[in-house]
Amino acid sequence: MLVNGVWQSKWDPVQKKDEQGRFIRQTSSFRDTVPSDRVNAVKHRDVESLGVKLYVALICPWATRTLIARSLFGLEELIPVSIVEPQLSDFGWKFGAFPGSTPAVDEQVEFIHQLYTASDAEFTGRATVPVLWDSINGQIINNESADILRIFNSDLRPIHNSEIDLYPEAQQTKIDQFNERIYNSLNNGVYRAGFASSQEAYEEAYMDVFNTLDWLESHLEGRRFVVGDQLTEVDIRLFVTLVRFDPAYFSLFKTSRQRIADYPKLSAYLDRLLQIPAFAKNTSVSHIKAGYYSIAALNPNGIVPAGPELSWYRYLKEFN
Ligand SMILES: N[C@@H](CCC(=O)N[C@@H](CS)C(=O)NCC(=O)O)C(=O)O
Repeated sequence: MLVNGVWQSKWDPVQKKDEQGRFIRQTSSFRDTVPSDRVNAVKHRDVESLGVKLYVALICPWATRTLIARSLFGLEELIPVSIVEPQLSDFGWKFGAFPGSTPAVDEQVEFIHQLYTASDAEFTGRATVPVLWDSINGQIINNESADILRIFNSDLRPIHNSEIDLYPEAQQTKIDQFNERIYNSLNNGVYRAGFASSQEAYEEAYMDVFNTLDWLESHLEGRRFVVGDQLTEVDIRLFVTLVRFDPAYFSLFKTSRQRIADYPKLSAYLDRLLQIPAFAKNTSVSHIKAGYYSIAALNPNGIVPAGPELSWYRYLKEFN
């Protein structure tokens, strides 16, 4: 991590804990949006480029949220993406030769933390992905995936004019409620289980994870999507956890009561989403497995499991 703009060679790749051994995630610090004059300039074809770029890791569920939205809204040409290697190095996220990552020679920076110090020379904190980057001013616009989803959905709407609305006005209260419950107990719940440093904290998180999955399994009875009958940001935020569950969380994070494959409704829902190209093309099982199983605190020898074989891998073939 960075302390007053200086990279610390001795840093804990695992995030903070409270006194009971519970995992605590850092809050995001850059919370701006794409300048509206740039959006208008692109809309009126005064300029070709939005001057914005996205830095991601394919292992990362939060970064993957933003990639899915970028694809759904047809922003792939307008917003270029750079992909780090799946393993955190001693210098944090870096570019390199891992298949499917952006080679370091193609980048102006070698490490993601350099984006943080370019934006704030005194930055203290973890250098996380995703990063929405202003390539004209050389600054981070936003490093919070929940915001970036809304920026793509709403602030860039004049450019994409998509029929898809991930945060429709009539459903916003409901969406916020689902997001909150699913984030605390499932998206972050799996991390709380995996990184718990006491039996009690682990069991508390484990219960939250499976109570939420059980609830979603019954909620999805007769429904195509989680809120209303339309795809919303809730589906994207749930998907990124479901798709990592069986290949990684189930064994590495010890959330092992059952797999998603053992839940009929959740499995059918996962299959349904994976048939939408934006979901399948932004899912890389090789990055997910290589990345999670490289976490030395949880898997000291770095062995990447050969399995599992999952039926939904067939949806990814076209893209990998
Ligand atoms: N609030 C952020 C969280 C991002 C986050 O925690 N990213 C992880 C990867 S999944 C990261 O970059 N970790 C690096 C670190 O903790 O040093 C978001 O949702 O955008």
